[in-house]
Amino acid sequence: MKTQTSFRLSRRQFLTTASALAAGGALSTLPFGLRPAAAATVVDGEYLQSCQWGAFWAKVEEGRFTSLRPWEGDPHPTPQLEGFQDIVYSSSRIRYPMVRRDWLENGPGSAPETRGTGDFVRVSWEEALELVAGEISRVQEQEGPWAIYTGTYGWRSNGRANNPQTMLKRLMNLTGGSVVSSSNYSKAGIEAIMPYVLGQVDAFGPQSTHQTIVENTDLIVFWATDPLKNNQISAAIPDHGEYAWFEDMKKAGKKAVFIDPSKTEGCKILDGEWLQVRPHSDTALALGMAHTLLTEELLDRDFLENCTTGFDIFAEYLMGNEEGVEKTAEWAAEKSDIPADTIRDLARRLTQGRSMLVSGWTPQRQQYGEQFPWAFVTLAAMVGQIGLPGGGFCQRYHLDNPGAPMANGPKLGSPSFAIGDRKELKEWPAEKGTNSIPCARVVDMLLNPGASYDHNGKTFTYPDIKLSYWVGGNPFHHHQDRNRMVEAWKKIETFIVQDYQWTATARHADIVLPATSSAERNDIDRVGVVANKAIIGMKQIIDPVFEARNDFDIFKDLATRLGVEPEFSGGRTDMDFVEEIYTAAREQGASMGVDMPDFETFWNGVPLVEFETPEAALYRTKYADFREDPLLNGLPTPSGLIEIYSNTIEKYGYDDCPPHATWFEPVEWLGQQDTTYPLHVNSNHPQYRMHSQLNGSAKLRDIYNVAGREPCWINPQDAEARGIKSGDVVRIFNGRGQVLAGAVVTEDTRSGVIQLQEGAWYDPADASEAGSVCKYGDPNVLTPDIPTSKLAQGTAGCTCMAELELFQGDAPAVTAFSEPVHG
Ligand SMILES: Nc1nc2c(c(=O)[nH]1)N[C@H]1C(S)=C(S)[C@@H](COP(=O)(O)OP(=O)(O)OC[C@H]3O[C@@H](n4cnc5c(=O)[nH]c(N)nc54)[C@H](O)[C@@H]3O)O[C@H]1N2
Ligand SMILES: Nc1nc2c(c(=O)[nH]1)N[C@H]1C(S)=C(S)[C@@H](COP(=O)(O)OP(=O)(O)OC[C@H]3O[C@@H](n4cnc5c(=O)[nH]c(N)nc54)[C@H](O)[C@@H]3O)O[C@H]1N2
Ligand SMILES: [Mo]
Repeated sequence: MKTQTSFRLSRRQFLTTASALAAGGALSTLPFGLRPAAAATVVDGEYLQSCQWGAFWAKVEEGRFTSLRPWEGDPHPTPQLEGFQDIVYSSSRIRYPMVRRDWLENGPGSAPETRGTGDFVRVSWEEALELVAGEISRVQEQEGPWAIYTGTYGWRSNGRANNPQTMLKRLMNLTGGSVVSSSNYSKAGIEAIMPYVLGQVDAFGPQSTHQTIVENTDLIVFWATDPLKNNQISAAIPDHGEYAWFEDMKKAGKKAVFIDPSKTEGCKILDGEWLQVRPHSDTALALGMAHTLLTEELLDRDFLENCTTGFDIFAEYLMGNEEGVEKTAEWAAEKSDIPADTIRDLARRLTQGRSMLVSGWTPQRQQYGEQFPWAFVTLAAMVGQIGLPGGGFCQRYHLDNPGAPMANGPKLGSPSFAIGDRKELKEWPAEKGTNSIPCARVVDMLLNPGASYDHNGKTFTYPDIKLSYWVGGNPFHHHQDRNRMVEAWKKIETFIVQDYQWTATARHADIVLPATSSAERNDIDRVGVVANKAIIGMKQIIDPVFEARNDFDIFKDLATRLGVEPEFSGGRTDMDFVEEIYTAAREQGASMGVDMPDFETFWNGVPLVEFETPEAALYRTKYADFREDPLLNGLPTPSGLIEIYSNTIEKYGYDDCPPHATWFEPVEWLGQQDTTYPLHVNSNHPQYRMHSQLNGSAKLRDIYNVAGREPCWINPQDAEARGIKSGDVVRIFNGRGQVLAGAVVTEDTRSGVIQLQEGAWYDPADASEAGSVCKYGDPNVLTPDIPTSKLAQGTAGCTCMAELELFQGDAPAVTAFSEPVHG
């Protein structure tokens, strides 16, 4: 077996082969049934590669990626990594361009009820690209750019060079524009509210380092967060440094409290106190703790005086002087199901030593999701340790490991390949609506063209969409209220999807274009978004599987057909982008005194450059400068201080987002009177997947599937009341929909809460029938499609109640993971 240093092809040879393969239309001349020209571009060997589950050595034998082993620089490889190799060849791989039969035979908009039924016709690349380019031209000319939606939200693969969403938007802007989207499904609530409170998103970028916590913190509170589960993946190549952090905290005997309806891995490792909070009551719990600090005079008045504004008005609210309800620990206990004494005790303990409040994002992915982050930061401000080593708060330890020390190396940038400005082929009149919607309002937009909506202090109008193009995202998993969505989608005349997996989104498309996975193309990325431990070249290790093509080549060919190439590519290839990004980093490195090999040397050897992490990087305390001198180092808020009360939000006059953190009773939750649907659905992020990605891996499904379906955790008390035991097929339902799942009876979820993780593939028993049962277990069949509030208009997918029963009879077979039938 060769190792990578005895390299295969020179870069120039490689490029020649690759561009020959990618030459427009060449693949389409192949007879059906044959794989595209299997030029053995890669000799057998082991190659360093990476994905968003980690860096690894890929074994290549006879042109196939046969196995992988984690890169030795990964301190804690994730079991999910195996799934990456598995999905490259899985049965859910999209092999060929496909067109929905009715659309092909009868034109755009025909028989939309057959969407998702799998009735596709295989076409050549030539024909598929003609159809797509034809549709873009038709809708641009007949309707205008306001009729095309390219919001295309989603977690495309990592890699700095290939961003298919940028490519799509660039192509659209060159041809007249389209409607795009803002924010995300992750933290729209935080992103909207924090700029008013802290003058910045906060849950982004480097946070206080792990070391400052290990050395200084007496009590750490993990509030709705599971850093061990959630840091398995990353937007870049994960550095997996937080596992050592937990080990260090364990060794130091750190006191940890976990406020969560589920018992997390972190809680088990640290032998933490588990407060089995009633979901959706976190704002009330924070207010109850704040009330204790206020009434027991445990708050830091100096910090509040020097570093915050508006506390007095908030204090009035806590005391019940605004609306007559005092937010006592007893009041909070009734909402949260945590005893009042425990609430008071926790509040006191926050002030008895150095304390760190750490939150995740589920409480802001709920109705009124802006309120918890605001209450959380307000509570931390009252404790008064913000900016002290090991103290204060952090709203992001669970993604991209932002508590890592930062290595002394240059940062990989993006290629100079921008979305660009819209080419004004047509003026965009105001009555045609907005050119950007909050991403989670996509279904509202489809259902209500011309309607107005409020968002972050302004009013907008929904456009009227006829064509939608999705790449690098999976809305038929990520969006809420699937049945409502399926209905709304019928309004679109043409839905184009470019993916490498037969997701439910691809199944609901009119035109499906098979893309390559990152194993089949060239790219580059860094290890650790914050840690920045290394740069790894992501060299193509196998030929495209079946007829898959690189996103870039697909868009380039479309640009040619639409008459906007070479403007689109500027004559560059994706390898040019890789080289450009590397070279820019190398130049930046040189200015920092960090030597990096030239590009040819880097790319043709083992494509790895590692950076040193200086000792000093171990120590970083967020907001230390601000605390030290809040006047000189003020925050970018109107007052320069932490705004516990926001005059700007007050001016908006929103009934669902008032000017200070406020408790609201959600539309549905365990605290309600109506018990028709008595179980809260915790659709948190999956242990063995990244969203819907890797659900296509049979190897991984073997680990976690129950009765061949998505596992659903249920507490023994709730299981017994319904006659359920582990391994049973259950039906979970509410007024919006129904899904099947496999029961796991466990004490790890509190009573009244079932856990059904997001990302499970939607698999309707009969896609043409409204409300058909999902055979596999997609929780978004059950969730409501409501906004957080007018401020963020974010997703509220974590607000959801349902009922569960034993499924009687023969459970229908899951069919989500195979290729749809096609002619
Ligand atoms: N109920 C509920 N719903 C939720 C959440 C929740 O907690 N509860 N969480 C929400 C959150 S935070 C998020 S971020 C979203 C995630 O939603 P998504 O980001 O849409 O989920 P993914 O499964 O990551 O989808 C990425 C898709 O891109 C495809 N893809 C990957 N790489 C490439 C590529 O290089 N080219 C192309 N063409 N395609 C590619 C993958 O195959 C996959 O289909 O879900 C949201 N939905
Ligand atoms: N393995 C894995 N990791 C991931 C992802 C993935 O898909 N898989 N996705 C990534 C992405 S895009 C994002 S946005 C982040 C998401 O980050 P988060 O939104 O923070 O993550 P979740 O795992 O959904 O939820 C975190 C914890 O909140 C708990 N929880 C649920 N509801 C409540 C509640 O009402 N109150 C309280 N106190 N706790 C509650 C859950 O049980 C869980 O333990 O994760 C990232 N990391
Ligand atoms: Mo997310």
